[in-house]
Amino acid sequence: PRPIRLSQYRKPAHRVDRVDLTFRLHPSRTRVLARIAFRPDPEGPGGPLRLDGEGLRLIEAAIDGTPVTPLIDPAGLSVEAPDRPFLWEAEVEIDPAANTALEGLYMSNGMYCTQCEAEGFRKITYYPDRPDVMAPFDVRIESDLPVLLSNGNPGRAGKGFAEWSDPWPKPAYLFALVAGDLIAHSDRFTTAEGREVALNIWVRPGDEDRCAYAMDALKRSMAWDERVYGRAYDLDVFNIVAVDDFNMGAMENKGLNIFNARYVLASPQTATDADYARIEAIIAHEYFHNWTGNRITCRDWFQLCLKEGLTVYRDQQFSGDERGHAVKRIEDVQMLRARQFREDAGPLAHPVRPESYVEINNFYTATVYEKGAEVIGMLRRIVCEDGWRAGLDLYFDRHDGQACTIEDWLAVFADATGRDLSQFALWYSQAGTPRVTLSSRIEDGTLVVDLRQDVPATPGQPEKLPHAIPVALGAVARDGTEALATQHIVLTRPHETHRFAIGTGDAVVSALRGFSAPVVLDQPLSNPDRALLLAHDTDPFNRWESGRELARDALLRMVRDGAAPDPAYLDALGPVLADDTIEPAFRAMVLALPGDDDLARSLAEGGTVPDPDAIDAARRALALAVARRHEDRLAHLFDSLAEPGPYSPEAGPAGRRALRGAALSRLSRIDGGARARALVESADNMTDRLAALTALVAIGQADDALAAFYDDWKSDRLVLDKWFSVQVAAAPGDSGAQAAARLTAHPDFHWRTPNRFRAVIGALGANHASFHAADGTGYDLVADWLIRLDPLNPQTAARMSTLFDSWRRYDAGRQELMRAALTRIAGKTDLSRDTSEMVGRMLA
Ligand code: HT7
Ligand code: ZN
Repeated sequence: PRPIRLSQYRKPAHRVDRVDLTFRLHPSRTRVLARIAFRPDPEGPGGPLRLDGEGLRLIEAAIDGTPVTPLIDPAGLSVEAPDRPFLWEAEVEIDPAANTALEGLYMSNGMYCTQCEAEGFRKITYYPDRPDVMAPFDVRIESDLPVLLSNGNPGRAGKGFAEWSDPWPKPAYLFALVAGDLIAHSDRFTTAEGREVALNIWVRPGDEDRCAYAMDALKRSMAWDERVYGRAYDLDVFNIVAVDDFNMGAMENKGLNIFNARYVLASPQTATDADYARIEAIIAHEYFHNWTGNRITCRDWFQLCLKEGLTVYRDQQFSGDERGHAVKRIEDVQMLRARQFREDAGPLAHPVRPESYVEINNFYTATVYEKGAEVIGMLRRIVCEDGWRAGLDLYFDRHDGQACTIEDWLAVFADATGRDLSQFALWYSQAGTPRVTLSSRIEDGTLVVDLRQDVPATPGQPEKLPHAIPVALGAVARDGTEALATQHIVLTRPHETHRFAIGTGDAVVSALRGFSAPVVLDQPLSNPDRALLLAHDTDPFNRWESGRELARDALLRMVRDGAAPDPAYLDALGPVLADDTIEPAFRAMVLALPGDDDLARSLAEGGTVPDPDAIDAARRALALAVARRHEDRLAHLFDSLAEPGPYSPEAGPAGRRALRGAALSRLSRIDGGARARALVESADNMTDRLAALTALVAIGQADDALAAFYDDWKSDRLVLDKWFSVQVAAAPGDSGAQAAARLTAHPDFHWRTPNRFRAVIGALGANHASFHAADGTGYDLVADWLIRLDPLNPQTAARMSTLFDSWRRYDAGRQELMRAALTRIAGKTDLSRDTSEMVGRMLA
């Protein structure tokens, strides 16, 4: 298939004034009756009526009551239409039960459910399925199922039917319908404007006692968006539905958010602290889309970051406000580096606003989402607080009800502040992670900082222009006091020198405070300098970063030169572990070591071919050395941090559990798993139980605990996913590959359910040493399963194929094995457009 290009955008020929849909639900023969009021767009290209449609059986169609016979092709239909407003009527038949791709209308455990973003509505009826066509929708659902839901406000309902009306014009990708035997967890919210909103979380019977946290998160999100952005909710009902079969996390359909059940359901016994935090973030994210995405949407899919980058930014701010900004920022940067920096460094690199795609589902990436959010954060730093507020107010005023572009977004900030943002706009069009090289010296009480930026070549973009990079920097004196409070500069040229008066003789520059830009910072700091920053930096992000750099340096020397664990790193950890004034969650993060994939990328960038076994061995040896060196302190933490009262998912207790769990994972390496074995049995919550189980799997001592866990949870699909996942993700050395092979033969491996597939195959990809097992068993297993999944669920198969994106980093043997696996996938007959685009880009 030919790529679709941003440069080829044309306005639609026809606009839609109103949509009226009737669904007669049937598992294999659902009828969809559409009555759509069209109007030619005088600025459009003209021509016949062109509607998208895939896999539809057209029963009949009429224009203004006169039957028509359109020209049907695999992508839709064309028909001559009058050059004035007209009514299109069509009846189609679709087969939800046969829809395994989980796009369009499909079935999950007897429930009807839709997923229309990005281009799923065309599998429901013929329609101009593009985000710049917006219309109000009326929907009637006919079915004997007890709960019938769609977007907007409820209308008439009776035996076997329900009607819904959504007054807010929306693109078809925000359409949703749910029908099933569901039960609601209900509540209410009164908006700042005085609107009474009924809130419902709809779940399978039996799950209703696991909705309280999601509901609480929803109400906090609604209040936050009013308080921080002045955005109130705009319908009388807000419905959320939990679904077991779902390709991604959740979907922001207007007034009817649909969620992967794992991001809604939580109880202390079944969900970990990380699950709770994720639920809170995703509930907020989807809710915030009501303004950034739904009321103001994207003109075309190239503008995806307009809604996703901004909404991720907003959910990150919300979580930071709720749980503490320092730890949240570290978590977000860890994720950015693990996923987006990796993407940017490989064959799948693309700009935050891509310029072409074959399958848009392949561009819901870390670059669009996470780097897109970083770009928003930089914009805020550059235009400062007043400019940010003024620009956003103008955005909501000027563009409410419109389908917009990145140019529209930047124009509001340029207009509100009078700034020229043309250089800043390069963040949207240039791929690749810039490298900022910093050197500094002190001359007569002046700190002189030299900065240089390089943007690496990426596929299709050999040459780059310099970016506008906000750099926050300060300095710490040798005695640990702050020598220079945070200064904000914006780097715009390839080389710049900045001077700052400081009172002291010698100081260490603390650069890129708060991770002020998504760049790689190259700053030659000695390990004593890093230890100084770890101990004294006033910027929590750089404090953590210094500890991480110490650990990384120690690990890289262990891998490259066979060095012993660095005593300087072990010494530097001591004061942090001992300082009870430092937040436990932060101390847990300091204790964590860089991931294997991160180390592999560092080695490759430094010209060393990464050896997955050596990396794994080094990480284990360093963890063991930490345990030996700090046994007393870790044991004290483990004993003293046990939570006395009942479980609470709040940040304080969650942080204490995180530090206790980190201590446990180290101690298990020297106590033979005794503490973990005791905890796995005594724990009253899933966080502690899973931390203990993970520690046991990591030392190969988990057989009994795994058997007991399975017995306890075999009938709980979400907890069983954890049981599958931990055995693969935490397996020592390369044993995760055999664990995954064994588990794929387990009777509970329901591989058609994306969550279960990800629990095993995704977990194998996350276990670096196991995925890269030297004999290729990890690669082969993943390739076999992707080939099997692709015909049923191309979106999930394509997404997971990215596990192979780093293949060029490794030794010749592994390269050959990975390339062979990719080639085998590529050679599969009838490979989906999704997977074939991804594999093609990786092999190019
Ligand atoms: N806007 C949504 C992105 C999405 C999606 C969600 C579920 C299934 C398939 C999907 N395709 C695209 C989710 C979000 O970013 O909020
Ligand atoms: Zn989103």
